[in-house]
Amino acid sequence: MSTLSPEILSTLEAQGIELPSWAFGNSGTRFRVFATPGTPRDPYEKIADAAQVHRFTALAPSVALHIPWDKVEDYADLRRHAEDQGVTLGTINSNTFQDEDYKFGALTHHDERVRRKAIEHHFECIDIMDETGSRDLKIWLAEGSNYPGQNDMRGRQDRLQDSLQQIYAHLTDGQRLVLEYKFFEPAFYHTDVPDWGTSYAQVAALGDRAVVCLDTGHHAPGTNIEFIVMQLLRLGKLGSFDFNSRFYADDDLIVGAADPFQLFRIIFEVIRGGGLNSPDVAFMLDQCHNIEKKIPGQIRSVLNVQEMTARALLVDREALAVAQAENDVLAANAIFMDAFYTDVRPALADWREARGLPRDPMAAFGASGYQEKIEAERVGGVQAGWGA
Ligand code: PSV
Ligand code: MN
Ligand code: MN
Repeated sequence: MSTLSPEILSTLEAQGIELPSWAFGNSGTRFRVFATPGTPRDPYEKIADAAQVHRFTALAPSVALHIPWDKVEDYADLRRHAEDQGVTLGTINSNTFQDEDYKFGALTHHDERVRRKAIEHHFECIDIMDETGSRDLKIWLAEGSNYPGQNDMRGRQDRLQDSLQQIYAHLTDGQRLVLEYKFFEPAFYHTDVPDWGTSYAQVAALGDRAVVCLDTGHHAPGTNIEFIVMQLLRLGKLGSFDFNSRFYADDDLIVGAADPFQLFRIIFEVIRGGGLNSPDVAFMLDQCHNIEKKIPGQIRSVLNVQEMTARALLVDREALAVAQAENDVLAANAIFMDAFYTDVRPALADWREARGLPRDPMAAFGASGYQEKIEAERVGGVQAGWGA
């Protein structure tokens, strides 16, 4: 007996989670980047690997690119390659954190030459979006300062707004600017876009097509992230998620690995706020697989999101509303927890099988021989990496 109603299953069927191209490259910490056999050597191979995740799960129809990591000669050709593999190209991520010129800032820099260079990098990203058919330009800024007194924080905020206005004005119809926040790192004293409030203030001043990206790993420990989800949805400004999980800082581990209950609570608020399967909210992963194999790491991740979505859809919201109206604290909490504790894995396996998908996508990928094939074929050349 399935625990999932036809209505829940049709909601799940519409779910799509965008994969980051960089999850397929090598990554690591400041101590060591370990090479993984079979790692892609170029953006074409990253997309081919991402397509495997979609093939085994039907959950990951698009791939986000990072410029210049995924720079190619011909983006129309890359787009065709993606479509041939059964996926599309999604969000374009800019990069203003790996150039010597940006040591003291990019979009906030007081040197007009540096700031112009950073703005023009975003213009180039928008040109790429025109070719890839991407809707979203995602901006994460590594800008800030390390010591009190080092910078004029107010001046930087004003220059940031001016830079973003120029970039926003460059977008073509239907494209969006998505501003991601992060509370610290690489700057350790102040960060120019540290929190949802700053991101909101900056994008609200731009217009309707500027929205906030919430990366689940970018908050201080103990932050009630689902509250932020609720508030941004309420304000109509939640543009996208970067999903991952963390134990300490910006760990970029597999979503749902560190705290499945937090993921459940976040998705519950997404459902409550009308953000599930809404075209306004993009669901993406932002993860790095430092020691585990990358394709199965991504398969595990999208399955975790699907599982927690199914559980959150099981919350009896009518009963919950009654318990809340009656101030029945324990009944309300019990309704919530009942859904969280429901094991939906057998029902999801049955449903996958009924749709012609593998019951167990992890095992099916393992048995497919794809991993062995890329390990044998992709010798020589330079493996792609986070930042390489
Ligand atoms: C750095 O913290 C980061 O993980 C941000 O979350 C971005 O989304 C990502 O890198 C790619 O630029
Ligand atoms: Mn992110
Ligand atoms: Mn991050």
